[in-house]
Amino acid sequence: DTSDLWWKTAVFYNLDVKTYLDADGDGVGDLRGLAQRLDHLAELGVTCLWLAPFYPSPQRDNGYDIEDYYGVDPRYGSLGDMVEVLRTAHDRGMRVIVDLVVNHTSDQHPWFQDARKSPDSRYRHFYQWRDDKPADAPASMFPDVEDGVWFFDETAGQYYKHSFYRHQPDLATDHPEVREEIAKAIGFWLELGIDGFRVDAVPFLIDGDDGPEHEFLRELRGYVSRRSGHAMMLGEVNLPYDEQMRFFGDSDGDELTMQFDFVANQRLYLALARQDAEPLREALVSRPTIARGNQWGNFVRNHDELTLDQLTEAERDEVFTAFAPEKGQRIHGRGITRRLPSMLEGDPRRIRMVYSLIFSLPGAPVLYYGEEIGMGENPQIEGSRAAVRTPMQWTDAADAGFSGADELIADIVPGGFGPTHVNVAQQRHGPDSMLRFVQNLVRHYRASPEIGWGEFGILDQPHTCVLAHSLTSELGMFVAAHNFAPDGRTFRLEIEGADAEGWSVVNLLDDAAGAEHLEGSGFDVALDGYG
Ligand code: TEU
Repeated sequence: DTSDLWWKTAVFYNLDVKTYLDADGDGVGDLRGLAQRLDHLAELGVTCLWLAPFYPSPQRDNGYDIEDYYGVDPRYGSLGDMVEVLRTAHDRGMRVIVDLVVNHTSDQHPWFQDARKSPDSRYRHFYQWRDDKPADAPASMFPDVEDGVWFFDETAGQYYKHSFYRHQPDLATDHPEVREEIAKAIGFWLELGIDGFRVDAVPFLIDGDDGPEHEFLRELRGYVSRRSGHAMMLGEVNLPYDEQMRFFGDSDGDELTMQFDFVANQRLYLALARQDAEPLREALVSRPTIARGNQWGNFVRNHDELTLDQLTEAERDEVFTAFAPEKGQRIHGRGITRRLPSMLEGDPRRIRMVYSLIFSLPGAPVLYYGEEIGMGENPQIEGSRAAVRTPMQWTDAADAGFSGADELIADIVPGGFGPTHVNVAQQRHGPDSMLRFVQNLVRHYRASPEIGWGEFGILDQPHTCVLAHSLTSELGMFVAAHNFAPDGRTFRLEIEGADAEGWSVVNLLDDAAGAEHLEGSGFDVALDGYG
């Protein structure tokens, strides 16, 4: 029975409660606001929400700095409001996963507050302490604000490890008591009815190659699956394919259920920069085979954009040059920019082509809120991920219909991507809107289980700017072709077995409204520029 493996064909949607909808008018989005917008999400066709961290937090890393694993930040509402969101989402047929951030806590977490006070604290060993700064320490993820990953704590009289900001001390996840606490927190949210976790920063959490480290991930997954037959773990593993594979576990895939495909994401940007499908084709061909119960998560944007660290230095330069270099602030050495290269500001045909592609690649699509209407970043925010964490744009009102308050948790995007030009209300009624387009893609994806389950193959055709591929399962064959060049291309696709009894070929591009049943074993394709 495959119905338990719902993530194989899910449509994920990531949102942050704080910037989605503010129901009580205090300027901060909240759970009651989210509950009111579940119909928007159901109408879009989303099948699983991923909620960014909503836990009590000093908010020095957008909630990825947690001070209580068992609560809801009071600014977003109560635990009761969370249960109501879960109940309503489930009632609409949508699942909900939540962020699991256990590589580190906030330095305000009571464990750390107690731990730093004395070497005898019962929480001292929850964190990683050294008398001297290790000489072989890795570089910081945030070289613009941190000069390393060890910080001397005056109160403790020792250095502690922080893989991210210094206010995020790393937990000692090899310690049984810490593991027990993590299992408890997981159990708590599962008991409340959530359907799984987006696991933050997995390679930092499991930073050894060896068995015992991975045993922990295996235990967590075992526990999640046991507690709730259908729950899953979607891990953030931003590494090359060969290194990321081990986080799926053994040949049965007994560690992470799903992983984001950062390689394909970054290669997609390179392909767009070159107007050539080859970089993405190479990635997809080299993508490792995963177990039947595992899945890849395909995405265009996320809350951290944009990391290009799986590209070479020269390739990164190409991406920066192609997408308005003056706009991308680049943090040297790691290929990280805190600003989205202006892909969205480019040819609107290209944007649609990219989303059509994402909904046709083997795996499950993961949307970031606002992508369904083509929201952009805030051009006034320089060098900060806050540029892509702006309020959801519901109407053309000055506050985007987000709140009604005078002061908002995040600034509304000014200019051409602001609410007067880009908003849900307008697009709901526009037959040719981005919202309708994405809704159609979601419908196609959900009607084509071959995409989540099928065997991937590249289809032969003469243009390197075109990616033509197929996904084949016992249900039939799905065929898609996408053109990375601004001018049109024509070719013929020969598809073996396509005329056999019971096979259907779905051509997403020719006819966005329906499946096409082939007569014969090939068909002529004419793609527009960025078609
Ligand atoms: O990011 C962890 C991570 O591994 C980075 O590669 C991330 O892609 C980088 O920050 C790019 O800007 C996660 C969260 O996604 C991020 O928002 C948090 O800041 C970080 O963990 C610490 O919790």
